[in-house]
Amino acid sequence: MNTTIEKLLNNQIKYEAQASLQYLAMASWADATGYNGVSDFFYSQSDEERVHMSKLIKFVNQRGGSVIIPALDKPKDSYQGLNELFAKFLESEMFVTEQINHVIFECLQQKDYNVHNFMQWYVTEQLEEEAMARTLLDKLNIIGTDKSGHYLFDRDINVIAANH
Ligand code: OFO
Repeated sequence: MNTTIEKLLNNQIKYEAQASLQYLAMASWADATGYNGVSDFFYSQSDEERVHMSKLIKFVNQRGGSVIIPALDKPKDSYQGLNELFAKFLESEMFVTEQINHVIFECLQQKDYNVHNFMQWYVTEQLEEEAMARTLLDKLNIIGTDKSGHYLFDRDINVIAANH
């Protein structure tokens, strides 16, 4: 495997792992704060990111590359409220999208069409996740600081997410 691509894929393994850990911290914060719907949402986002990570690990191994299982940074685990939580969610998804675009760009530079093809799944996935994060944050921006709005958001989030 081309060493530049191998390095980028290993970086991507770390970003997916970091996102998984970040969403786990968010799920736990929401759980402890009484937002059970939000908590379920982030537990499942965390699981999804872990799948994204392991899919990359398996692919790099399959292609004969060297996988580095990364050390992770401590995730942010305290929030002032739902608005800050979902702003962080969108920020995290935008960061991951940017990194995936970078991998795609390098695949084309290095003419590695196999990895390019594999990464298309991530492009589609990111498009959906970023759009969902933006929709949820838009809703919270409309709600503002209204407590009953937050109550309803927590009650309905998984329905909103499932129908997105
Ligand atoms: Fe891995 O899909 Fe979002 O970040």
